[in-house]
Amino acid sequence: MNKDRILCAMVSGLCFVSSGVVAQEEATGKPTPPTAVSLLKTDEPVKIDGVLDEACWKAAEPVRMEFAYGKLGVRSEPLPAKVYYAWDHEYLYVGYETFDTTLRAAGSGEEEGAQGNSREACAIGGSNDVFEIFVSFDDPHFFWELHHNAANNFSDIWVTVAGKDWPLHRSSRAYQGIIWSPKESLDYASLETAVRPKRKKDGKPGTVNQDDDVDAGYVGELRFSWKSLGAPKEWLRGADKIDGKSIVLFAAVQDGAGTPRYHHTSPHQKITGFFHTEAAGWPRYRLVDPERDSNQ
Ligand SMILES: [Ca+2]
Ligand SMILES: [Ca+2]
Repeated sequence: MNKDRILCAMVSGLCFVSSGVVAQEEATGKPTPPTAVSLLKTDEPVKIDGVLDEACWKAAEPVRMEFAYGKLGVRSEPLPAKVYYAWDHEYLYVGYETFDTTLRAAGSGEEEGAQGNSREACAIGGSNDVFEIFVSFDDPHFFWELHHNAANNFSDIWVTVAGKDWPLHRSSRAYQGIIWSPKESLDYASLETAVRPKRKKDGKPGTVNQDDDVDAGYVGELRFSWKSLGAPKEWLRGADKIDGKSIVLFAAVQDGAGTPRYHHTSPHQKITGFFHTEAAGWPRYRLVDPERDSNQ
């Protein structure tokens, strides 16, 4: 169990104040209904270079990472970040952009991934900014927690959340029923990640870990194979087996200089502890092939 992770959640809970919060929507407390955003299939290759200029990104409806940690349906302004999704028969693509004015990123010093094909994980906590996405195929007990930052560090952590009635919940390896497995890894031969600082007002690229300027945020672009993520086996038989299915995706952004530190994409959840134990209420998105839909 990563002490930084516990500390980070505790600190973010403690340091929350309401500055920047401009609106509040009361939610019903019922499970999150399906969101209206559909994830569109792309027929064109996506070059993972940290530039979201492919047609799929222009077509994708942005999902706003605006809900303040520890509050229910409270949006923050200015908008902290946006995330975009696309897919094809082989991959899930994730693009995101932040509007952070002070870019901070560091590696954790720990290598993750298979031997000979590993990369340095993200440092969490302190002043570091981190993008996080949780990917679940309808199972709130087992899913991926993925981190990316402006230095292109990447962490993939397999998460088990034991139900309160599971013997595993009482395990000395579990913390609040959660077991993090950072040594489990995605297939790194198919994984691609890229990041770029956005251009500042003066037209020059933003700077990471250099605070004598005003940055404009950073853009990340990520590619994960369905097989590597553990998608249902039938999805691997073709895009027509994915079209119409749904996926649970919970994205969050950490701004090391922000208050609150975390913003996320779940409008109907008041999350005051770990995101992980709230997986049953995370947003669900439908995967749609526009071409097939138009032919039906
Ligand atoms: Ca690109
Ligand atoms: Ca900077």
